[in-house]
Amino acid sequence: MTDVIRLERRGDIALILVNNPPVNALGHAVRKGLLDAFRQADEAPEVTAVVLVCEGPTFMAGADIKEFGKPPQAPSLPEVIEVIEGCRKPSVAVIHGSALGGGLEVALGCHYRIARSDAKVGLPEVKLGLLPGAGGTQRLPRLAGVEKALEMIVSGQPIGAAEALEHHIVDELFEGDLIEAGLTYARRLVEEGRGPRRSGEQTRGLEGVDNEALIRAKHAEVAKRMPGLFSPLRCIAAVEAATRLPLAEGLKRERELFTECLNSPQRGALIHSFFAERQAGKIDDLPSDVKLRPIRTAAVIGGGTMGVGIALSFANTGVPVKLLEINDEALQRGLQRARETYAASVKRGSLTEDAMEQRLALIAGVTDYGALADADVVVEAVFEEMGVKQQVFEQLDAVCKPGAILASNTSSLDLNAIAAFTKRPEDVVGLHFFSPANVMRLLEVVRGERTSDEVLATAMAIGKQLKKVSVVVGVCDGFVGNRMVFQYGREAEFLLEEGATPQQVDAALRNFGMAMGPFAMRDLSGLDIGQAIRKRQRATLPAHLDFPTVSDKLCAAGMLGQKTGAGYYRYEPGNRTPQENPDLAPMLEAASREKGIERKALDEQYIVERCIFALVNEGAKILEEGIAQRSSDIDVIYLNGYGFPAFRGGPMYYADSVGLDKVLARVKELHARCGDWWKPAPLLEKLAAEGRTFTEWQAGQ
Ligand code: 3H9
Repeated sequence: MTDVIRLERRGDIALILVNNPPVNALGHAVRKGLLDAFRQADEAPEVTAVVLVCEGPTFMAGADIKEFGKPPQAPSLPEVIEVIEGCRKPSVAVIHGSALGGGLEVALGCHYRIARSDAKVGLPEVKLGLLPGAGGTQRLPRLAGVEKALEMIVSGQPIGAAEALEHHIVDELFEGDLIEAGLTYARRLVEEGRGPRRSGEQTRGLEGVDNEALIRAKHAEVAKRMPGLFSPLRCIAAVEAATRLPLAEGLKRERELFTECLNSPQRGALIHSFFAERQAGKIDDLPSDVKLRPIRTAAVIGGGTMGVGIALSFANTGVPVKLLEINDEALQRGLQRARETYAASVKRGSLTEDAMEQRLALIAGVTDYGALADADVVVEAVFEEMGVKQQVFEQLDAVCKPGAILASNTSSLDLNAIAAFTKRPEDVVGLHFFSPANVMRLLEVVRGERTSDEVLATAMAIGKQLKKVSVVVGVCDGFVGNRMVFQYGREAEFLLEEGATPQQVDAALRNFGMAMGPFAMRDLSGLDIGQAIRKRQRATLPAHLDFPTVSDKLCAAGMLGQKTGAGYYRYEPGNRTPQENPDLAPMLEAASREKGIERKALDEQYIVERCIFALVNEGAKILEEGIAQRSSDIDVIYLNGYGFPAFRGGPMYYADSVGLDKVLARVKELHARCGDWWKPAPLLEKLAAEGRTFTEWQAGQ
């Protein structure tokens, strides 16, 4: 046996224990240990049944993701599972925590499965650009039916134990001790004379339904909802093989399709995204024993869309929150907005009436700063104007208890200046939520010059509590996300002056994989926001920098986006589908004419490079300035806050995969032609010259 696998005997039952923290991933040692343990149990004449239990907080969470892309080491997981399934003694997998990916596939290789009632099972490989490659696509449909298998494999979403029982994925639920439950079940099997029952030999799930129709419908759904993704179509093809081929041939087909996914660049990008997200939670220079402040109560200042969204985020996770507005009328509007947001969820069926009332009861409206005296954290979400922030923070400083965290939701103002309005700048931190704050996963945690370690670490813990993906950023105009998106949006607008239409630019970037085109996005957030930023930048940035003018023309005509019924597009009342705005064409012509530009057709690759490389060049500057800790943090921000396609790994990973020399060549060309916005980032020049990537730089500096 290896360190990670123990084989023990409990009477005539063989107990196999897996202990490979943190999540019992199926790395080489686990695979080898399982193979040996099952073989030994199979061959021991006195053993009547086998029980498989995992130690620690979870059953196996799948193959060891770190091994993908490295030379394979025998035994492979399919080989191990073949031995498990072939065992001549009945075996029971005892599931707690999560049985995911290869973990569920091992459980499906066992002859029986029992699950603790709070456990989850799933095949999330698709989220990593893969498909279940150790029999999951063949065994799951045989047990659960093609419809359920397709749903689980193509979405990658795990299901709870009760649902797994309903769909014959597990045989029984239990509470309490894992080993005890496993041994009891195994003894019952022996007493009742029930021998091995191999999932691969089951047929119930494949019979009695029109599997072809189910497969056709899934194809249509994937084409509509997951365009550009490589692995979902292969997931369907693998399940289809289960409906047409005997097990051995189906497994072979699954293996071929798995290998195609493994070799696809999307797999590398999606696995990068997985680890990047986990890495983002780690702050390199923070002592590991830093103390966290307890957060039991919160307060939010400002009952606008943002403030209410933040208050809802606290209430959603059970934290009582006070919502402060300047007068009763504004407060009632804010509370009404909170109620309406929950009511919409109830209508959609994602929240019950009871849960809505419980959550609303956690939100208390107040108009007096004195009411915030006991809050552990206060988040300010008032108007983006330094004078207004000053008033708020001076009052907070006067009323909040010592040790309270004073957070600003500013998206672009200087957090150090805000902290200086208080006598406790070490307690001030930025919590930059993205709108709608109760929905969007991203949280930029802004570390001010004087923010204490304790406050920073607690701010990250608050993010975790609110189920956000939190990323630490430094202070600068726009922090990471908005500072970069400004470059992206500006270049998109310059394309309009060169001859493109918003439809062409949006379509090119959507085809690249962005969730939304830049102009549809601007119409959604409101054109006045960008106008205010440009006004500030025109006043502070070097005078020779050129600014695009189409957006200013739209603002001057009162076309501020969806909220006014027109912007880059036109909107019918009550309908958010963008239509062509007939007033725009003359504005585009005028903008080009004023700059002496002859309008011409632009190709899609040019449009994409112009926008995406603007992000990359700025990202490189941000990295070098230390505003982001690592290039993967920038990727996490773009994947979770800006609709960047996960299958491209984020802008910095994408640039690495294109090759920084190629990116730099394009940036230089644009610099020569379009001016100093395109000044190459020194870090990009350095890495391109050295033949290195952003990812390597983050690792080695
Ligand atoms: C597969 O199985 C392919 C097979 O079909 C075919 C093979 C032939 N490997 O998320 P957390 C690490 S593909 C290696 O913060 P939580 C993670 O990086 C796999 N490491 O905890 C982190 O490390 P660190 C299909 C892994 O409690 C630590 O564990 N399976 C793996 O919030 C804690 O993770 C999946 O896609 C892994 N498989 O969530 C499941 N999983 O501390 C992926 C985790 O150094 N995993 N780590 O930062 C998850 O969804 C979550 O980690 C889980 C726990 C729900 C399990």
